[in-house]
This record gives sequence, structure tokens and C-alpha cells, in this order.
Amino acid sequence: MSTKVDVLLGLQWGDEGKGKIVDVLTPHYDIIARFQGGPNAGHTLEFNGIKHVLHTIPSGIFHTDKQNIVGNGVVIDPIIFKREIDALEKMGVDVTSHLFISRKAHLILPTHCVLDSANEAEKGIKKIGSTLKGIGPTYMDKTGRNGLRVGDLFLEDFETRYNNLKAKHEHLLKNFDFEYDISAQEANWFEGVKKIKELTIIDSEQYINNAMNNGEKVLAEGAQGSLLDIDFGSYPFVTSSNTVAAGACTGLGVAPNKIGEVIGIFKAYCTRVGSGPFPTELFDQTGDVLRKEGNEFGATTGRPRRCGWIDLPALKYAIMINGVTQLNMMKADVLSIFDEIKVCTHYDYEGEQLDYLPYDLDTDKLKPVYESVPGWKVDLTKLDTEESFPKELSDYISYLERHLDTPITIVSLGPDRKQTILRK
Ligand code: 2SA
Ligand code: MG
Repeated sequence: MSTKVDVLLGLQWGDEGKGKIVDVLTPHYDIIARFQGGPNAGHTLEFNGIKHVLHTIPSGIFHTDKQNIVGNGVVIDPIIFKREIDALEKMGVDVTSHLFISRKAHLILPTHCVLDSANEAEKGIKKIGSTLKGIGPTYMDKTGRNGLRVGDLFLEDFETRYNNLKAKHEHLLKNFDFEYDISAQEANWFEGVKKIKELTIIDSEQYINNAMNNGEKVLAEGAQGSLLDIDFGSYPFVTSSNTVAAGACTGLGVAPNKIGEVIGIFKAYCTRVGSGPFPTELFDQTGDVLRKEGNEFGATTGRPRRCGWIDLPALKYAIMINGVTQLNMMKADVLSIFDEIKVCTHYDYEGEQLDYLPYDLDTDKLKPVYESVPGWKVDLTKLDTEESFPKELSDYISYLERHLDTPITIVSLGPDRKQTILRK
């Protein structure tokens, strides 16, 4: 009997804790597959007292009896990819035996990264706050039909193709007042390419569909968050891929009727890194406390993350667009410090009450309306059953389930694998 693909994705602006939950759920699956994004992602996992950050490699990689696939929708920087593999191998993880790459995944060139930086520099204060990993320019070349794919690495004229695309980029870069020198990166890039060619390159859409027909279970791992989606996020302050559930169809070659559970992850509060509107952002001491208690710094760039209260209209929107069937709530432990917790239930948009995310997110016009709920003021990090939850936490969970009309099936109370409560 054919199985379906479960999709796990972020419902906010990324950094919800997708890496941790994928790692926790991997024992229930045979294949873990990334479907979009690239090394802009920073998926953090923690076990046995060690913290790991993955960028391109799926978060199932530590379970060596499972297959990990980098799907066609992903963009790969060979330099970062090789660095990730080397770091894992140094830790004793046998990566190459269970990591497969789609022939159709696009390649990030050093000049894509330069273009990313040049674009951002030109935008000045209006910059997107990109991770500068070349994501936007690479997806532009993909949709502009100029891109280079993993499959192209095996063509005799690959180097000519590389040089042609590089020349196009160099031509474009003449329009910018931007100095660059990619000679060092280029040497590393071709080293990385050598490494990729040693890996197992597959037609991942065939592989995944065949596996499903053989009853194998697949988990699709999202990157970034729904509010960073190129179509439905806070455009133009978004990433350049479809981060929502539909992205799993195009990014893996899985038909819509083959999607099973959609697991939406959210933090018990909210963060954003990079520019763009964030209605519940806190600019006061409370925001600083959240950042400090939650260790809210970019896992790829180290940038401090902007912090604020949970935003229900934005979450409802993400649940709708993704067809979320179950929710996972992360980092409730970080809220233990507060006497009361605020929840944005509505927005005030120039005097009008809205309970949905409008087109215009101009935060001069859009103000969050909050309800306060009691905090629990108890260290949650050592709790290992739902029965031991303080009443205020159970009430917070029920409150969110009622407002979001979706069950919360996992509550995470710390970064370690073990700090995870599965609810019935
Ligand atoms: P890009 O690099 O072109 O995709 O940037 C466009 C916007 O998308 C945001 N973005 C992210 N937001 C949260 N987390 C991401 N991954 C890293 C992490 C980020 C980091 O896990 O912490 O280390 O700074 C991620 N990747 C992209 C980005 O901030 C821009 O707003
Ligand atoms: Mg992250």
C-alpha cells in the first residue's frame, strides 16, 4: 500500500525548532527530505550535551539507518555543503551512505553570493536582511532558466557552463558599485563540487514515489517559515522559495493527494531575523528578556533575533495556507520567567478590528490587540510528562488549541531531544 508524505514546517518567521522535532520524529520514518531553501537555514539539534547546526543536510542525518534526501527544490552551495559533511564525518557520522542528492537541485555559485551582497548593499536601509548565502540570485537564475543543476556537474562542458554563468553575473555586477574577489571561494567551490560528485545523485522524485509505493514513510522537512514564503509571506521581506506545504509537492515531486499529515511548528512566543514587518515585536526590556532567555541569535549568521509575543491572526493564516493537521509548540520553557503572558488575538488596523493577516502589514497602521493569560513561573525543563505540567501551562495550551482550532501534539520544553512531551 502506498504511503503519504508528512510535512513538517515552520508557521512563523523561521527558527521555530524544526531541526529538533525532525530529529525526534525520524525514528518513525524511513526517509527525511528537504524540499526548499538552502544554506540560509540553520537547523539546531541537541543531544548527549552536544549542539549541532545543519544548513543543507536534512535533520535525520544522525539516524544512520534512515535515508536523507536533498530534494530538487533545494539550492546547494558546494562550499557549505562540503563543510557540513566534513564536520559530521569528523564527529564520526557516516554521512555518504545515507545522504542522497537530487539531480535537479540548483547550485549556488560564488557570484550568486556576491550578487546577494551587492543587491542588499544597494537597497541600503530597505535591505531584506538576507543571510547573504546567494539564495535570491540562485532562485532568480532557476526561474530565469539560466541555472546550473547538480546533474550538470557530470557534463563534459560543465566548466564552460560555469564560466558562462559567471560571466553573466560579472556583467550584472558592473551595474553595482561593489568590490569583490571570489578567487579563494572559487577554489573551495570546485573542491565542494568534487565532494558532491562522490555522493549518490538520484532522480529524487522517482526515488521518493517508489519508496512510498513500497510502504516506506517520508517526512518532508521545511526550512525558514510560512511568513517568509515568496507568495504568502511579508513580501518583499521574504525568502525566495515556497516554504509552505505546497512547496513540498514541487520541491520533491510529490502529488498533492500524496500529502498526509502537515505538522506546523510554532514558538510559544515569536521571533524574526532580518528586516520587515513584525506586528507583535517588543522593543522594550521584555523583548531583551525573551532574546536572552531564549538564546535568540541566528543559527547561520549569529544575528540577534527580534522578539515579541505570539500572534494568533498570523498563526491562523499559516495554518490555513498549509492545511496544518497538528501543531507542535516550542520553547514554552522560555516563558517561565513571566508573571503574565500576552497573546495577540486581533489587530487594530486604523480603527478597524481584524482577526486575519491583511495585505498591508505597515506597523504604523497595524497594531496588535492583546489578551493576557497567567504565567506558570515554574522551571519546565525537567518535566517529563504532561501530567506534571503546571495548570497555567495546560490552560495556555488549551487556550491556543481553542483559538487555532488544531490539536497541539508535541510540547517542547528545552533544546535537548529528551525535553519533548508527546501528547495523546
Ligand atoms: P535569504 O537569505 O535570502 O533567504 O533571506 C531572506 C529573508 O529570509 C530570512 N531567513 C531566515 N529567517 C530565519 N532563520 C533563517 N535561518 C537562519 C537561522 C538565519 C540566521 O536559523 O537562524 O542565522 O540569520 C533564515 N534564513 C533566511 C532572512 O533573515 C531574510 O529576512
Ligand atoms: Mg533556524
